Amino acid sequence: MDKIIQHLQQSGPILIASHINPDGDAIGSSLAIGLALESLGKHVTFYTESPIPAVYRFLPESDRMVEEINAENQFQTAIILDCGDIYRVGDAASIIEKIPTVINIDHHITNTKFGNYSLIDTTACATAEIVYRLIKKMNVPINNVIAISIYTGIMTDTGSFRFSNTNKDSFAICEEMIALGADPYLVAQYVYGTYSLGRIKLLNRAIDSIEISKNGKLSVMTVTEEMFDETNTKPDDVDGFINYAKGIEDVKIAALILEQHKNNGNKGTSKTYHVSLRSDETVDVGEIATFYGGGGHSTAAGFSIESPLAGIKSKIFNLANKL
Ligand SMILES: [Mn+2]
Repeated sequence: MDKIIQHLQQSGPILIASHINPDGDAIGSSLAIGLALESLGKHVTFYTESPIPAVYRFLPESDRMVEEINAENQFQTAIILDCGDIYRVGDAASIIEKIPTVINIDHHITNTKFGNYSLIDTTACATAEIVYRLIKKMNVPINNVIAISIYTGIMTDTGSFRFSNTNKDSFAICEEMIALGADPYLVAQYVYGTYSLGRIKLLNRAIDSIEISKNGKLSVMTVTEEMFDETNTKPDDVDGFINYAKGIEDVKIAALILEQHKNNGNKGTSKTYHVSLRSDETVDVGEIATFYGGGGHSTAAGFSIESPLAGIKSKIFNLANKL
């Protein structure tokens, strides 16, 4: 951590980037570290390949995220947050890799330790927790915008303090953030209380799609492109739906299969699926996701796969035999 701070103190323009389909932790930790560095007089650019989901646009300064970067030579340092590997940032990975110094800050157990410096703590409940410690160590005062960003990262990554990564520090840091100006009711209202009607209707279809293995220990939820079309929604509206499949009595593993269209340039589009996995603490879904070329944590992980839906489902249901 000291070497990273020393480096940042003397660095020129800094790029802050996180993963595609950013969640509350990706956005919150990006804003927190970027704004802290700005208060030290640094020139900071925030990058995200996918647009910020509507529920996170309340975050002050989130409108500063740009969806395109060019000429890598304008940055001296890139800070990559909440990404198990550098390709999670999306298409810009090839540009970012060429930035002279890459700093990798993350809490995923499958992190590949890419970059010149890495700050990985798999016991941290969120990347925002690691960023909090870094900001403290840098002696940057936490203003209310940084406080809201850190609070949102921790609140969302712990599923509102319900997931197994929730610990004493999650509460302690959030308590401090509230004292510094984060309003828990306001954050909860924006993150959970602003569902569009389309999203509720999509949730209805997603819940209706749930299938359970014979032994009752594995559940599968499927969300298709057709469901998005019918409800006028987008993939980021699915955020959190998997918890309904996971909350079913006796379920040890829940899977959410998300159908997506992949753009193949002039060859048109093809179907691809993203599979999210959640487990109670007794099964390591990070291992399963890694086997299929993805990654994540032991209780929350995911991978992408291009094969017919029926084949994916049978692969997933086979996992139930070992439960
Ligand atoms: Mn995270």
